[in-house]
Amino acid sequence: MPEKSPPECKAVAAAIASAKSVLLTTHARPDGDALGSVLALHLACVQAGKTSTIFLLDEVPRRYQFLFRDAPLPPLPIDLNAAFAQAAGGVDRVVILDTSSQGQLRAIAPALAKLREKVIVLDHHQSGDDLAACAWRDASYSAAGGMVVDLLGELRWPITPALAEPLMTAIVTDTGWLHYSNTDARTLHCVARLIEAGMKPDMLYGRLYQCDRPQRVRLLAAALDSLQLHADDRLAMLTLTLEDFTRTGASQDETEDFASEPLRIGTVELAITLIEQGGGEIRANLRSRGVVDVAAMARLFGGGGHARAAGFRSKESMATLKSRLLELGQTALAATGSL
Ligand SMILES: [Mn+2]
Repeated sequence: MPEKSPPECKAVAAAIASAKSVLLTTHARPDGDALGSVLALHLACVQAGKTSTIFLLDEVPRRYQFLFRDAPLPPLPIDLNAAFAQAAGGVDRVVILDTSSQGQLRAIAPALAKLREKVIVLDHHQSGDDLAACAWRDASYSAAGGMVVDLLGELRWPITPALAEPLMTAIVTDTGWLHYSNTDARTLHCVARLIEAGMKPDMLYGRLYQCDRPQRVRLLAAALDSLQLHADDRLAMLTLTLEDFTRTGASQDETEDFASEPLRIGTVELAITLIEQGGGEIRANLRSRGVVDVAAMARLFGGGGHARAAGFRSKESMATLKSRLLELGQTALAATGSL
């Protein structure tokens, strides 16, 4: 069981408890933690008799659509900022989960800037911006979902089976199904509580990781085929072009977890995955075994994340990005002394 809640958790709990209506949102290109946390808090607020609305900045990736079978989302509005401003105007509180980074909320930034007093932030990332008068930020949590579990405890709201599934999704996707270095005793206590609440880990694993389309597996094959190794096999680079997507029929939202694949190679310390997005943009996903701080690397390009998993988007060409990241990566590895 969690120790005494920190004052920030109590403040967030009090703010949510006193609201009659809430609007919940999270970062662009939401992952399992973002979606699971938002959905669980939404269902909990509804159970508590509040009016709750989920507002997403991007579509739910295919892998997570099953979570929303009983909470269907409306189509994305064309003008996200206008729609968000209107929705936020009609509620007591806006809750942002799993980010406090302006860069990850760019589509609604103008509206958000006027709402500071209304906004509540709940986030487990190291870096972030000052978006809210009421914020609970704690990078010692492995997932925002773990913070939601403790928030529910503070609110004395029950974890029903309907909440356990999205909360487990949140925790397992941010911990690599409990194998990343952020998996700690508190994470496992959370998981134990979710299993007690009716969560079936084998069923969820099957739903999340054994329901791929053939197109995704073919795209993964293309990504692995692109593997290049540098710096005595300590730096790995994967690249996917738009042509790879066309040829395999896979979609952009099916690339999740590709970035960790090179870490299967025992010597790889730093893995860089570059994915062409269309519109002249490239998404870079950086993974580290631990010696290189990839969040620091991502910040050089306006991105962010965690020390071992970070990313950014860039308008630079594939060739330029590759050579810049290769040089930075080699320098970072050299600084660790074993190159
Ligand atoms: Mn997260």
